[in-house]
Amino acid sequence: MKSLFVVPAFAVLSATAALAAGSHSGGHGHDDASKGSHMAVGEAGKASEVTRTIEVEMLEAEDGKMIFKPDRLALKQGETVRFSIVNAGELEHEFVLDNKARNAEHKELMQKFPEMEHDDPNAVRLKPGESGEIIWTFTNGGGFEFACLVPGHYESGMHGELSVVEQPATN
Ligand SMILES: [Cu+2]
Repeated sequence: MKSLFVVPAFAVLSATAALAAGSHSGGHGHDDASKGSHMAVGEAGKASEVTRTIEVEMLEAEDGKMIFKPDRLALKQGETVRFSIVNAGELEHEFVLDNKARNAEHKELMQKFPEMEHDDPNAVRLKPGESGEIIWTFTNGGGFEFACLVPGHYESGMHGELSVVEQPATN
């Protein structure tokens, strides 16, 4: 009799474990807090402050390109956004939020150390079919970038523009 209930309970448990794993990467935000707060693009945000969710797909297109959908995002300074990211492709991809110069630096590093794992609040790496999220507060206006820094992917088209419109400091 009881065993009938064990299965659903286990299913709930594994779902909880998946959630915990998801928030674990967010937890690393605290380890990286000093680093994060110095990033021009902003800082790790709080789930309670999210005002909108933006869905982003990562995939390989039929013409051999690798793309983000959409590849252009407009945001407002001060906004906290949940990026809900899905790897709809057949290769591993990542979503790294930063400015162009730092992404370029990081990309070079990845070419030297392709196995390099990111454990940063501004990045998520996903296997085919996986999904993940980043909660981010855009503290500064300006032009930024989201990119996949897996060797060769940026060159195949995996980068997108992110423009953050400066808001006057009035309430
Ligand atoms: Cu990629």
